[in-house]
Amino acid sequence: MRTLFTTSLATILWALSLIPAQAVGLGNQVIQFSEDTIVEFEIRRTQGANRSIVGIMANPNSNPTKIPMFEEVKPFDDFGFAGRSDYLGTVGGGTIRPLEGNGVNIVATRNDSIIVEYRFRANTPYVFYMDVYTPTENRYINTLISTQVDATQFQGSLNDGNGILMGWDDDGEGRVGRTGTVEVEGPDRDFTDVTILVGGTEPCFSETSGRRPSPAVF
Ligand SMILES: [Ca+2]
Ligand SMILES: [Ca+2]
Ligand SMILES: [Ca+2]
Repeated sequence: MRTLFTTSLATILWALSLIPAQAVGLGNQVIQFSEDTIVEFEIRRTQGANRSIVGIMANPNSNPTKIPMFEEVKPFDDFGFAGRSDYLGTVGGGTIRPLEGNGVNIVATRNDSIIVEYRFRANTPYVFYMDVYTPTENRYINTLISTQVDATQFQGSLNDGNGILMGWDDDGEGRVGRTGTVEVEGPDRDFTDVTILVGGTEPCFSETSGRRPSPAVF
């Protein structure tokens, strides 16, 4: 098995751009790799009033298993900013933390960014998911799945040097007004409530097999 040690996701993405790969993409469908494949996920900020958890879901149709990667430990950095059009959660502000375990490893933690990696097993179906909680009661509302086009938007490619931006809309937000009242808004489809940069794909293979397999195709 071979893995990439990441000092910079941009470096990895640049290296990937040198691989004469088939088109590698992510989208609103179930994904499945033909080889064990390590993928990296970087989060920098969130922009939603709800509290969210984002992760990978294995076997979504037969035996759904949640593998959380990132959690907002609070809905955003501060409550009730006056005049804000959206609510910001950051790593440095104490909102976002990684959830290690179940195959998720932390690659890097900086004051403005967290990178984790996950090894996708060959021939296993996966989707991504977001659990949504209210900001005030911390009550579970809903689970959204990346096959829902209203929930998740994917932009970019894994082999153009820039990675894929996976953006989530949390389907409506309970904002806390200045007086402490909750102002519920419907879904705005901003796809920025949680955004994660996806990159660093590296199929796992035997170093002694003498050949490198084709890059995985989503
Ligand atoms: Ca938002
Ligand atoms: Ca939030
Ligand atoms: Ca939204």
